[in-house]
Amino acid sequence: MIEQKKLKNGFEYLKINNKNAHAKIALQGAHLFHYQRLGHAPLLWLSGKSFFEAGKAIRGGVPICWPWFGRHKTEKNLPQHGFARNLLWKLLEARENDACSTEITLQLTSSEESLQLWPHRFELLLQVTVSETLCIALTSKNCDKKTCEISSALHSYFAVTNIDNVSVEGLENTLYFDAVTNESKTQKGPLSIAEEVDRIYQKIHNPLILHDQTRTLHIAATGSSSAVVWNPWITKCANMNDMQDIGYQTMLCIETANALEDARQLAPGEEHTLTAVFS
Ligand code: TA6
Repeated sequence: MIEQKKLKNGFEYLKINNKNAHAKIALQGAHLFHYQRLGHAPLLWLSGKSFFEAGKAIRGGVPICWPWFGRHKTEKNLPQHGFARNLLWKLLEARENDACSTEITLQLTSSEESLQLWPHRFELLLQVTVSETLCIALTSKNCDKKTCEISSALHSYFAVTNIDNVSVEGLENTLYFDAVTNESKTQKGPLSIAEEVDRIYQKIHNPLILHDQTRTLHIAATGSSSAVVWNPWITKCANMNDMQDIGYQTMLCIETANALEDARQLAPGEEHTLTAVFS
């Protein structure tokens, strides 16, 4: 079943139920904020203090960072992580492949509003396939007459039992930029979290594996060779108005990205698809 729902303040989202899983996707930002396989815990973490308001990104789920990841290279007053997550997308297609799989396609195209922020005509498609696995595919198309550079991320917040219980496999011996210390380093062994972590890894192995007690989550990416791992830890979390003070204890962001050296140049008419499959 696919239902179009609206909160009292008019915030619109899709509610998807099939024999394998439930999901919710906000039209603002094409923001998947809930996915849960039947008989399993929710896959994605969602802040209980998240805004569900126009123009404010939901804290949790899978925000779409596009057409730049992090701060804009030159215009520091432009929104962090680009504008795609703050704009209203259009529902192009909602298809029940069968009783066990639902496919949603949403579209964002350049507009007077986006051209004020980024001088490129584009089409952006997000395809979410909800089944016993979750597949998210973000396709960028350069509809302009000049080449553009895109950095992006599927900024996935994963729910974990406790941050002390988790480790991430697949980053071993890869180079990363440590945004906490502003240094380039090499990952030694699996990653565990015991402080603020904000790292952009390059040339990662596929898939990444999140271990959380007896549970393992496989994150298989295509169209990406970089990944971001983030946990705000105690101080930064306490200073975030849309996150509970202890929120950092039950979440970890592992983001499938085209970030830093993995940014993509698109010639006129060219397309690029960034995909993550969670199983
Ligand atoms: O993905 C890591 C990061 O770039 C962190 O530096 C932190 O800013 C996080 O994204 C969340 O950013 P947001 O703009 O959603 O608060």
